[in-house]
Amino acid sequence: MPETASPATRQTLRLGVAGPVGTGKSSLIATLCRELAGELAMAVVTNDIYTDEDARFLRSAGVLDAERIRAVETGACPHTAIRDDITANLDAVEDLEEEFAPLDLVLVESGGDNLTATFSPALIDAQIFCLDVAGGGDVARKGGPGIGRADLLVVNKSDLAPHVGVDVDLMVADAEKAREGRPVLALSRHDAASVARLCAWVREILAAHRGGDHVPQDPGPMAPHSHGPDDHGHGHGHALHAH
Ligand SMILES: Nc1nc2c(ncn2[C@@H]2O[C@H](COP(=O)(O)OP(=O)(O)O)[C@@H](O)[C@H]2O)c(=O)[nH]1
Ligand SMILES: [Mg+2]
Repeated sequence: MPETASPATRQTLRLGVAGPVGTGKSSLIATLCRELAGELAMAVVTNDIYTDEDARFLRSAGVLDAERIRAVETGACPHTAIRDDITANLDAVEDLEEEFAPLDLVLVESGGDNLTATFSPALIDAQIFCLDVAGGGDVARKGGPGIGRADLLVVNKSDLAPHVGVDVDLMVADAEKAREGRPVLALSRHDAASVARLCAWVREILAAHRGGDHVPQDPGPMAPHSHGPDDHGHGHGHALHAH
């Protein structure tokens, strides 16, 4: 990243949102735009495998100027584009930062991937990992790099908990145990207090970033996974992919 400012001097916070498909990443980003666009200059980068669906959803939500929302079509395993070959994402982030300078916050949504995809700290400064109660109360306990070490773990759609037989407090307590004190937030877009807590966390991490008190952490690589019988390493680019 030769010509971009280093995280220490860059005013813009690059915040990643990762987690399995359907857990509410796009909705969480829409909520942050709706709540914070009045006080922070913002932009969004989405990642989809074949489409720009998430970008179109966010544009149609009308929470941010359409041209501040860019889509990266990863064309392959979504985790590759946020971790191993981050060029397309970094280009999109840097383009937005240049075009709409000065930005306070760039949100990067990962493509819906399996439970273990995480962002490279070379792409983002901080990351949220998003689970939802519908995925089951025991998911948080099962751990993984994002669940264990993302800067914030969100247990989303808490409003659905009674309908899916999940005890949100227990799920949060289990997650807190797995995270050794790192923050966990039960969230529902229908619960204004939880949305306020999410916004407060974003303001805090932005202030820490600007104060030089936040060091981007690498939660660690995703778990080993197979691409089919011939794949002995992790050599993307073929159709069989056991996610
Ligand atoms: N009940 C409820 N549904 C939600 C909430 N947040 C998102 N959803 C729904 O969950 C589904 C998946 O959300 P989306 O943001 O597209 O998930 P993504 O694939 O992780 O980006 C959509 O039908 C959303 O309307 C929430 O707080 N409560
Ligand atoms: Mg999405």
